Amino acid sequence: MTNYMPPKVWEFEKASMGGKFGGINRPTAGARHTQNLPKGDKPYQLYSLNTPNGIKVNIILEELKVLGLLDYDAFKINIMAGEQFGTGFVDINPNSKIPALVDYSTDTPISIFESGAILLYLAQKYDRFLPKDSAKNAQTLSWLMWQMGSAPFLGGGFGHFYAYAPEPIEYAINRYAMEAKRQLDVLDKHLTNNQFVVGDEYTIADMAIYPWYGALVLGKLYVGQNDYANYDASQFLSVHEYTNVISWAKSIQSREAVKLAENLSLRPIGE
Ligand SMILES: N[C@@H](CCC(=O)N[C@@H](CS)C(=O)NCC(=O)O)C(=O)O
Repeated sequence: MTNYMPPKVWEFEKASMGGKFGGINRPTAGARHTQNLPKGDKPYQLYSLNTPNGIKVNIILEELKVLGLLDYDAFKINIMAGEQFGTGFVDINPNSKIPALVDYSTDTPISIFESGAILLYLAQKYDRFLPKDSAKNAQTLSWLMWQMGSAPFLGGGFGHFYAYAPEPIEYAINRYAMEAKRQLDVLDKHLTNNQFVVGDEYTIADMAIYPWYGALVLGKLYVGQNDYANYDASQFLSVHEYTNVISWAKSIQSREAVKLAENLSLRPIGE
């Protein structure tokens, strides 16, 4: 049992944080310093990182690029250095989180943030990876929103407490490990008779789900070492149980655009 009792009023100044990401966030929003964003000459400017949320957008950009439909410049926002709190980035995403995209192919530039919104925006604009058939369209949107709603429990919940917290907290790890396994089972059961998330069609739902749940069952998420343990989420969560998710993830991983997306090179914004 912990000695901690929540005070009557929580105060940031008195709260101990620690852990890998403890120093980044504050309970306030907005820019913390002046920093303009560089811009290349391509129609789209991506400001991001190769994390699961970032890779979702890399995938659709690379898929559309492979089809010859668009081109883009990619810049790296170093979140550990606080670049998400610079004025230029906050102007395009007031939530200060990667990924963010600016579309300069329109009369007035359009900024978009939230990976799910970016996937939907590009899929609608190019009429690709979003089925027109009403039933399939509804399924694509359902699974896209499922991912957006579920992944914070996998990342901010399970991943955070299992790998990044300054100390292991049994209750938190148990609660989120159970939720992560429940989500994997939802996906595994759904994929029993489906090649992709929406039947036989590769859609933005696959692009959204793969960098989180696909990467997890392929052993690419939360593998490493912190101050108190070596950790490997694929072993801890017995991901070998989710055979349908594994086959699906392998097929998505083998796509040319996905390989490019996972290893996308992003230019520093400081140059
Ligand atoms: N719901 C958002 C989540 C984005 C997000 O959490 N991005 C993380 C990196 S994966 C980030 O920028 N963190 C920086 C911070 O919290 O300050 C999306 O899907 O775009």
